[in-house]
Amino acid sequence: MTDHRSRFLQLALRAQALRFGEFTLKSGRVSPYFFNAGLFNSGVLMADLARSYADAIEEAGVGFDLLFGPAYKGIPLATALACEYARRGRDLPVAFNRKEAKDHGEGGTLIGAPLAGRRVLVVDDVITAGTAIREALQIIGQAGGTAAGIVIALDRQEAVDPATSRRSAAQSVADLHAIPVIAVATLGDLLDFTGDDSTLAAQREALLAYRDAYGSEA
Ligand code: OMP
Repeated sequence: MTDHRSRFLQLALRAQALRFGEFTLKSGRVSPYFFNAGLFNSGVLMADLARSYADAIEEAGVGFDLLFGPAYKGIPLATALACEYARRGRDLPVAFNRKEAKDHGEGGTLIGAPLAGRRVLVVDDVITAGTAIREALQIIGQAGGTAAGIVIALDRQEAVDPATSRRSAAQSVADLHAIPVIAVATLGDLLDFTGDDSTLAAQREALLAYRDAYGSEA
């Protein structure tokens, strides 16, 4: 596992953004782990997280010229990532949406730099079934932008319908839109990570059983 992946997983455990237990997901599945990006809730945690995203993007080598953070969790992520890029010497435009359209003041649902004509990198927290990401791609298309890729902290590597196909939601989105989906870490990385730590052996067993039931082939 590359350095930034294990650094990210250690950070997520320290921030308790990554927890083991029993959690019901948006999909209704009961998962033995949950990633809550809202718990990167201090300046230092957010800056460390942004560094992990930037390292993963650099490793993937994707070309883009605007960061887009879908409401709500993507908003601070895209903003912190823009600050990290500024620290690395690149000033990137950043934009995000609001969930409710505003009918006064500046109006509309998009805030920040204009998306039209730009290659947009979507910055979000997690992909499970891909619903949140599909909505973000639609918003970008409607605003005249071109999706250049998606970066997330965690790819849960789950099949949408394991009975018919073991393709992951992230793979389906990547293929459909012909763009890369870059994850700082995946369920596979988390399994490697827990395999290296004997105190996490029970959690690893539960993760393996969950992957057997819902995991993608990747
Ligand atoms: P999809 O829209 O199904 O891809 O699920 C992504 C969303 O699920 C995230 O934006 C979260 O709202 C939520 N989620 C997490 O935040 N962390 C998890 O570990 C799992 C989920 C989830 O419900 O699947």
